[in-house]
Amino acid sequence: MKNLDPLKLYTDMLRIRFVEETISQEYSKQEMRCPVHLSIGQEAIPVGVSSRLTISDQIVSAHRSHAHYLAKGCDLKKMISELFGKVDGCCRGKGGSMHLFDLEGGQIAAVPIVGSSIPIGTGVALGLKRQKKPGIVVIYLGEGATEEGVFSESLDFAKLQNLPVLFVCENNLYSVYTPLGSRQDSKRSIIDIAKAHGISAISGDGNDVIEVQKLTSNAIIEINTHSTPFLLELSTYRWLEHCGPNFDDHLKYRQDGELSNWMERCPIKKLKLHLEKNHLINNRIENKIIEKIKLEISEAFEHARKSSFPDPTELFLHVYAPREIE
Ligand SMILES: Cc1ncc(C[n+]2csc(CCOP(=O)(O)OP(=O)(O)O)c2C)c(N)n1
Ligand SMILES: [Mg+2]
Repeated sequence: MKNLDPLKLYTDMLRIRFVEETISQEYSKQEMRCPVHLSIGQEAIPVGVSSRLTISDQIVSAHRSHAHYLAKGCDLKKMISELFGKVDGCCRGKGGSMHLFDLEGGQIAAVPIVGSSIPIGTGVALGLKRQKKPGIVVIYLGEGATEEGVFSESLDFAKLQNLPVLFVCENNLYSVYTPLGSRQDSKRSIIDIAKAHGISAISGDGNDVIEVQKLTSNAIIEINTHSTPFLLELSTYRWLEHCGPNFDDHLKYRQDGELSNWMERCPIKKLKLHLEKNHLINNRIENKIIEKIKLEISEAFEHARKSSFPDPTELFLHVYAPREIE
């Protein structure tokens, strides 16, 4: 297990926050030409989950994947270069923000077609089981993705095949501009849908990294002890626009005061209070952490800027398209 130390959890969340804030600040320079879906405000879920994963465990993500990728320990330089469309990127510049892959780091895919992380991750788990390989697969999905039919189909298949899957539903209450209440009946429960397929499921506070860590621990014990999938539904909130670097509260699709209430419940602020209460942090320690993170981020951006664009001859390499179009 990687990081049981709360200061490490704090550092990991802060690192993700600063990476995404830097992307947000730098985006208008138009060097990053891919769309970006930032998850500022949602950092506790990937950090809490990944703190209980090992190198054999793999994750599959969707369009909002930066935090999942970084929390799993995948390479920051390769991520930023990918956003810049450069050859040093994790997809050699072809994928952009929504296709972050790092097989060594354990992010086996990030796929922006809503819902598709679910069957792909289920298939990866089937592969692990058939090849008798260790590890579990974490499938990240938004609550919007539970509205896709493939959610139920994959739950059923994963349960019938006793696959080592942890479904992690990040319920941030929105799919683009549409709130949950306009999309799902108030009695529709994601937990109950999992249970109806025979899968144990539990909900929790996705802005409390220590709670996420505990729930993940218990879920992994259940997966390994009973050879069964498990589902966590974690509540959280996206602060910025669905896609892009800006705040968008002026668009008024959120309730008045909703964003500021959730910003008060910032996962990083919450953990900092806990650290202060237990005398685990002071200004000196925090400044050192911040300095180190900022240096790493500026090096990653510098590396991306210096990296070359892929050679046009690479266009049909590493893709399913035929090498020659007739
Ligand atoms: C099949 C499909 N339908 C629609 C879209 C457009 N789209 C991209 S992200 C998104 C919202 C998904 O919401 P959710 O799963 O809750 O994730 P969140 O954006 O909140 O993290 C939509 C509708 C898409 N990419 N794929
Ligand atoms: Mg959502």
